[in-house]
Amino acid sequence: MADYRLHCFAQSGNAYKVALTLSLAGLDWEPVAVDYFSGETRGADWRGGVNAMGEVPVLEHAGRRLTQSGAILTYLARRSGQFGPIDEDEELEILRWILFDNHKFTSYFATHRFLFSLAGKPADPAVLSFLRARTDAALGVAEAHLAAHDFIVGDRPTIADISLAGYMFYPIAETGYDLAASHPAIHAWRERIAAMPGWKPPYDMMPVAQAANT
Ligand SMILES: N[C@@H](CCC(=O)N[C@@H](CS)C(=O)NCC(=O)O)C(=O)O
Repeated sequence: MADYRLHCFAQSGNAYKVALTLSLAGLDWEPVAVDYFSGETRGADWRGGVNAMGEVPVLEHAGRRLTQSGAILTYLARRSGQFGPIDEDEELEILRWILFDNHKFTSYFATHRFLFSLAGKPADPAVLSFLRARTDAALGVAEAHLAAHDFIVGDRPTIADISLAGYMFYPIAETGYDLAASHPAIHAWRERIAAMPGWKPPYDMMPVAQAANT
């Protein structure tokens, strides 16, 4: 059995954040498939036995079971000595961006994507339009920051980059965003991340996909 076991499914960018950190850090890990689209995370077994929050990702390591990608990435940075802060100012800055990511950047991008292509039924146009506007606003914040910086915090990749990049590598047909055309600074930044040793796109990183309800 691998040192780290990641409960995940391939469509989950939140799980991809963890898989990407594990892979970029060169840690020994394996994916454990979660049948999200059949409702596994919504069942009593999952909530009672694995994660009361009803979510993926879940990481098992050395007798610990961790949830929330931001907490897991912090743990992995500490364990591996990679992609973490070098001082308290950076620690706070990384936390600041991870909170922004969880609340606005990933949250709206992923929810828009789900309704746009994964929910299995046509989305209410008003809801989709609301989510697209919120997503555009969050993308705009990152685009402005990355137009002036190679990475989110400092001059090297940290877990803040990995967190924000969680949904940036899914296909255009799924996300509804052609970022190379619409957000050149985000695109250049994700290319820098994709050039790192150990990087793979989500569907190669987590070979545990099930068919979505489409
Ligand atoms: N803030 C959480 C978000 C996790 C999350 O939303 N996971 C999704 C999959 S990407 C999930 O399991 N959703 C199940 C549900 O909401 O029912 C994190 O970063 O880990």
